Amino acid sequence: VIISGSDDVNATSPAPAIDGTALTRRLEQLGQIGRTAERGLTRLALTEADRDGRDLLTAWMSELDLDVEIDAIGNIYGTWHSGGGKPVMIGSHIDTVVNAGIYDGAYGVLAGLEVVAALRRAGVQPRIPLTVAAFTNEEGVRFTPDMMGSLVVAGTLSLEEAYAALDADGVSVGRALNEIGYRGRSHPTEHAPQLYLELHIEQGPVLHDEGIRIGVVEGVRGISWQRLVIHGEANHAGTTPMHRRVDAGHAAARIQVFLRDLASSNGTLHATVGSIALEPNAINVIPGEASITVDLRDTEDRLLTEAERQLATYCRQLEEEIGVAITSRRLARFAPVVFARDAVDQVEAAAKSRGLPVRRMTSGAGHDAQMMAAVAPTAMIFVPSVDGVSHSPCEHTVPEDIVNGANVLLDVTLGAVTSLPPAPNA
Ligand code: HGY
Ligand code: MN
Ligand code: MN
Repeated sequence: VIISGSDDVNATSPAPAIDGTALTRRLEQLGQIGRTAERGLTRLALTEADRDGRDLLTAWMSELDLDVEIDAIGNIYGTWHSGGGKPVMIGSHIDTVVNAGIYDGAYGVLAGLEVVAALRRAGVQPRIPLTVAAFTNEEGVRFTPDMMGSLVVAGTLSLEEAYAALDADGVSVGRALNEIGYRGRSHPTEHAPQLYLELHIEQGPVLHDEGIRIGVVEGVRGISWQRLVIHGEANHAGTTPMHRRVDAGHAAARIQVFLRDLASSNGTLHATVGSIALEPNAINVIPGEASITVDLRDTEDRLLTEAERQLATYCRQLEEEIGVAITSRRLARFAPVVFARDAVDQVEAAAKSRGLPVRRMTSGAGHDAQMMAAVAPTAMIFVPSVDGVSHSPCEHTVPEDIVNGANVLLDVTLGAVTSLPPAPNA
C-alpha cells in the first residue's frame, strides 16, 4: 500500500518539481538519434541507432550518479541505491517504430531521470532504492514478440526463447545484443521491483478530444499478432483468365476487407494489417505468394479469441473459394491486464491534488507495464497526444502536458519511496 505524501521532505526545502526545460531538451536530443532523411526517426531494437540511444541514456544516468546495470536481455537500469530492498521502478523504452515520434517510450524513461533530479534538488532521501529502466525491444518491429525485455523480467518469455528470435535477415536477438555490446550478465527476473510506474503519451485521441490532461490507466487491451503466408500460383497477368487464377494478392486483399468489416461491426475490436508483401511483386505477374501481418486488439480475452477464430474460419473459406493455401504463425499474444487498484488510485489522487482534469481509461497500445503487472503492483500515467496521433513523425505532446505528466509521476514516486516499507530483495 502506498501512502501518498511524504514526511521526509523537510519543511525548509522546496517541494520537488520537474524541470520541464531539462526534460524537453533531453527528449529533443534523444529524438535526433537514429534520424535519417529516408526513414525519419528510426531506432529499431538492437540496431546501431538503438545502441547510440542506449549510450546517451547510460551517460545521462551516470551523470545523475545512478548505478547503471545491463541485464542479460539488454534491459538498462539506473538505480539510486538509497535505503534497502526491492526498488520502486520507473520504466518504459527507447526503441522506436519506423519513422517514429520522439515521445513514445522515451518520454517515460527521461521523465524518470528528471524525477531523480527533482528529488535530489529537494533533498529527499528515499527509504528504498529508485530505479529508472529502459526495456529492450518494446516495439517488436524488428523482433517479435514486442515488450520483449519486460516479458523476460516477468518470466513469461525465457532468455533462450528471446535470444533465438530472428529478424527478417535471420539475425538473432542474442547476436544483435552482442554486436551492440549490450548483453549484460544479471538474469532479468532478478530485477522485478516492488512497484512499477510508467508515464507514457496516450497515443490515442481520448484525452485530446475530451480536453483531459491526465489519463489514469486502469489496464491494457489484449494483443494478438500473427503472420499469414498465402500460397497461390504465379502466372501471366495478360493471358490467365480470371476464373483460372490462384491469386495470393486477391486473397490478401479479401482478408484486409474482412478484418475491417469484422472490426467495424464488433464495437471494441481493433484490427490492423500493418505490413503486406507480394511475391514476385511485379506489375505483370499474378502474385504467387502474399505475406501479411495481422494485429488484433480487444478489451476482453474472449473477444480477442473470437476474432482470431473468425479470421481462421474466413481463411479456410478463401482456401476453398480461390484455391490458395494459408498458414498462420503466432508472433505475440497478450491477454488484457488490469493494474493494481492501490497504485491506480495513487495516480488519480496525485493528479487531482495538482488540480489536473483526469479520467480513468484503458490503454489501446501495449506497454512494458502490461508485462510488469505480472510481477509487481503497476500503474500508468497518460498525457494527451495532439490529435491522438502516434507511431508517426507528427506525434506531439505540448510542453505543459509533458511537465504535468512528469510531476504526477514525481508525486507518486515521492509517496512510494518515502513511505513504502523496504521489501526484501528477490
Ligand atoms: O504495439 C504496441 O501497442 C506498442 O507500441 N508496442
Ligand atoms: Mn511505447
Ligand atoms: Mn510504440
